[in-house]
Amino acid sequence: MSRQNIGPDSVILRGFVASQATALLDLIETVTRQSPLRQMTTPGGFKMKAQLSNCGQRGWVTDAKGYRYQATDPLTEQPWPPMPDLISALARDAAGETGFADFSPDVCLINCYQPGAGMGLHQDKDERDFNQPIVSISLGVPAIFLFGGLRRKDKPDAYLLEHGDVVVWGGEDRLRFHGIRPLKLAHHPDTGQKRFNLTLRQAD
Ligand code: MD3
Ligand code: FE
Repeated sequence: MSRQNIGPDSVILRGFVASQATALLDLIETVTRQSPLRQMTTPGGFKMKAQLSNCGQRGWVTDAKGYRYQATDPLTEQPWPPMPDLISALARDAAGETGFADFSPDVCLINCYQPGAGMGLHQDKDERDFNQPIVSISLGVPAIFLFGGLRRKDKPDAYLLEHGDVVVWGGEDRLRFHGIRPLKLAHHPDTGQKRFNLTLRQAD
């Protein structure tokens, strides 16, 4: 495991979940059998390129009415699958490593990127308490993460996120613009052409 500071309050923990990666992919499989990955539509009417699902007490959704967290999956009209203990424990440990004690995520967003899929620069502002950090886990094909500033026009820095990497963002970096470059065609033995990202948040 190696550590790279990418902002005053943000750290990449490279390989932090490398030894749990296959267990995490099995859990993603279990969750997405119950709440399938799907492309959602933004309030502006665009279809997101990444497919997504959630587990935990609530899930992040977007549709014509806006962005929000909600307790039921709009596709199944059932509660989201529970958050597996391994995922919440790893997120808590990663946050603890970075100086954020007592992080207890209630939401795990699962993003799935196919070749060519990316995520444009945006801020995460749908959570109640911006003092809580965000933890993300990357699995499968590598992607370039773009880390901008507090204004959309600030030029982003680019970091490669690979299978088993974890990033913790908090404090003064919490509202920085960020995105994912369109995924390059590549192959990973555990995921094929796909990249999965688990984003853990305390939304409530
Ligand atoms: C940086 N996901 O779901 S990691 C998202 O890899 C999202 O799927 C990307 O951005 C992905 O919203 C990036 C997660 C992430 C989340 C929140 C952040 C990075 C962040 C907040 C501030 C800075
Ligand atoms: Fe985001």
